[in-house]
Amino acid sequence: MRVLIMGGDGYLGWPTAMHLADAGHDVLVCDNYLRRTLARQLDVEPLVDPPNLVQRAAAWREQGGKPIEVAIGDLAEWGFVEDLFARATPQAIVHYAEQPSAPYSMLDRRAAALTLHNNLGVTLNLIHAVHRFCPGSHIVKLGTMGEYGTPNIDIEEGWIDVDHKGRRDRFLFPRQAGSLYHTTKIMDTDLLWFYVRVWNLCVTDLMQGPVYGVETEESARDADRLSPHLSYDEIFGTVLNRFVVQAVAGIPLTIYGSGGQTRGYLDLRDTIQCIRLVVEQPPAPGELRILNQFVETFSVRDLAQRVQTVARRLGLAAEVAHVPNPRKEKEEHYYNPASTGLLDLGLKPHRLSDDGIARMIELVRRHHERIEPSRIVRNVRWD
Ligand code: USQ
Repeated sequence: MRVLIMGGDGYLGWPTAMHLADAGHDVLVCDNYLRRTLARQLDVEPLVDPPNLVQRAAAWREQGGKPIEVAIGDLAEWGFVEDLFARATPQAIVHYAEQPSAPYSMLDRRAAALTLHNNLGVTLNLIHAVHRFCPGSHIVKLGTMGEYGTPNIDIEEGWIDVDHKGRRDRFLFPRQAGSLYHTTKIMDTDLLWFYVRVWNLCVTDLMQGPVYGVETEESARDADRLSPHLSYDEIFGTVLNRFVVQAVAGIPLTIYGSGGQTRGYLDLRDTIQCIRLVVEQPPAPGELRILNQFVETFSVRDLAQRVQTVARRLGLAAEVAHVPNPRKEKEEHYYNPASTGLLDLGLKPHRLSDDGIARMIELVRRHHERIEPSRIVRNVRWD
């Protein structure tokens, strides 16, 4: 299949590109380096900063990988999108091209506006480009489990049947996000659902939880040049990756508040597996398929304890600190989301293992001189 990956330079975009190319697809990646630019502006560069997309595509080719085509440009600009789609006419489009950080979206008005305009603008351009240049192609959109929030009822996969005053209908599952970033993902879902109804689009919206890890089978062929970036700062780092870096740096693991915040987590290798399965098995035209993309749930306390146990075995102190929560979120709550759709499509999940945590610790140790402690706590407060 001809697959376009929007946001192909990112933590998930580049590993997805290699994985799909390895499965035999013709892959084109596109990015405007927004995350790199924002990280540089805020002085929160990742632990390992990989080469740019053109250099990575060349390194992948040197390793014998099927060529990955690169286009650099801003998908929020219609002129660029028009040219790209007219030329590429993709059969599947994987949409990662969004400002991905909840704390960034809560920094100030400017960051909020950038998040809102970029995320919704790119989604709208994508929808119009598909309608105009490749109707019938499959949009694979990265949403987030955070769209649902933490309701006091079981979370379904996207939809819920409601009985009301003797009548019954199916609706999008109620959503209540905990940051502006997460709210833009809800708005994306609404946009997609509207255009699925009016233009018969074929869409999969993936409600993904926080991802951890850096290694994939493909990146292992040349870890220095093919691995994705590993962020550990408060803005772009996800919690498990942060805890591993904190353990290596000898900084107490920062549990926000009581640490009962529970989310559905997955290994980077499972993200790329899910995307391949979804791309290869599209839904019918006129269908908005929503799948919950995570493997297992943990509280932040559980994660800190898992990292602490393994780190101590490796001779690190790995203290844990309960710090005041900079976010507005429930710290103790019910959490029971469904996640059978991806298993039905063939997902073979990797569970979080002590070995996996140990491998991450060893990798971070090799780069420990690059850890900048001032990046770990930035105190971006929701209030
Ligand atoms: N947390 C801590 N200590 C830290 C960092 C985070 O206790 O040092 C807590 C947060 O308060 C939160 C949980 O850990 O309760 C997860 O935080 P996170 O930073 O790993 O994830 P989040 O901000 O929710 O966002 C990440 C990705 C985002 C994706 C989302 C999936 O950055 O792109 O959409 O995970 S989900 O969380 O399911 O919405």
